[in-house]
Amino acid sequence: MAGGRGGAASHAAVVVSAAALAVACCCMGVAGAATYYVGDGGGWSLSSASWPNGKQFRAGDVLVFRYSPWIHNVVAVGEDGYARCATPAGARTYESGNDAVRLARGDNRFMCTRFYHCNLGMKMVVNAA
Ligand SMILES: [Cu+2]
Repeated sequence: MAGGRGGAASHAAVVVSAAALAVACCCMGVAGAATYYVGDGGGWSLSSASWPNGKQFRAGDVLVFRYSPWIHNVVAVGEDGYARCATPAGARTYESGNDAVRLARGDNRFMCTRFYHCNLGMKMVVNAA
């Protein structure tokens, strides 16, 4: 019994320190970084491809993808995967429905691989200066 309680307590401690770390990361080192909600009120959707048009992104800015996770996902891919709507091994895949992704300098490519949505145009390139 005592061992079981100890295990639960140490697990809780890990959760707390991870949360503290996340807060620290948000407050430090990214002063001036902007947060963008992909698709604005409509979220990440089949009509998100043109959403980056006219916006000025910078490396370190954060994109928040909001969507229904049983309908969509977010897969970060390189140029080839993007062109072919193919998911390379090890591609970063997000599927929480509320995913924050920090932009790297250059082109950041995202697509949805559920229900052939990428082939239907659900993909976008975000260029960060
Ligand atoms: Cu989708």
